[in-house]
Amino acid sequence: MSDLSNFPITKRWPAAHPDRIQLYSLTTPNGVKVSIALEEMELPYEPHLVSFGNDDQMTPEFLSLNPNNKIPAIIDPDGPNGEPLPLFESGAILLYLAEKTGKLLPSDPSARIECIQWLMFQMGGVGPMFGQFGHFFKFAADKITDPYPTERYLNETRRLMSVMNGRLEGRDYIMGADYSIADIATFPWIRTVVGFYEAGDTVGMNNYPNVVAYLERCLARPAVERGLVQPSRD
Ligand SMILES: N[C@@H](CCC(=O)N[C@@H](CS)C(=O)NCC(=O)O)C(=O)O
Repeated sequence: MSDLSNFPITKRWPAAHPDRIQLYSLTTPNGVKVSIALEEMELPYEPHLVSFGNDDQMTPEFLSLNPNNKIPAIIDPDGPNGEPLPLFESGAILLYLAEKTGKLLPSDPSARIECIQWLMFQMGGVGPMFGQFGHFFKFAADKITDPYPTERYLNETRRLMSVMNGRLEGRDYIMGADYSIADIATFPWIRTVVGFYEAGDTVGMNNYPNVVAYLERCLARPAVERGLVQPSRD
């Protein structure tokens, strides 16, 4: 039986199943990356809800795991050398889980680094730019009179959609026929632009038919359907 009692986060979110990967998250586009990956890789996990409404991410217990006060974060009780491993940053977690299981990351060295390249493209580009666009378009629209920030991030969002549309020409997934962690990092953000931000028309998604078809393809996966609702908000 694993003992996670040395991790202060377990005081606020007790581990009922300490042998399972502990997931601290919320169903945001960054959060669902990890629950979807865990479902796809069939790894047993225990989800814990980090509520932004309660500022859970600012509590000392959460900050002990991620001093950057962001979800998702995990503890793997069975980390390298059998020791528990705490980890934050969704891209690092996806890579870690892929290497741990040997799933959803190509083994061929060239394809592997190409997959990591697209993962980094999401982490450094798609996530931050789409997130800033959503902020100004949806959440701060009534706080600003200057159109500059919204236009800047809208243009970046369109540009990035165009890059993805090009990459997806003739490919089912970012790496071709094989679904990978690059997809798990990316499509939740496309879903958020169309769904949560309600910005599909503004962005002009009909200009990016490969991206639209790709999103539908990813959302049709049973593991995606399960991962999108973990941790449950109930
Ligand atoms: N680069 C980080 C970003 C994580 C992130 O921005 N998480 C957001 C939710 S999508 C968050 O926790 N926000 C809470 C806050 O900023 O207080 C990652 O990919 O893990």
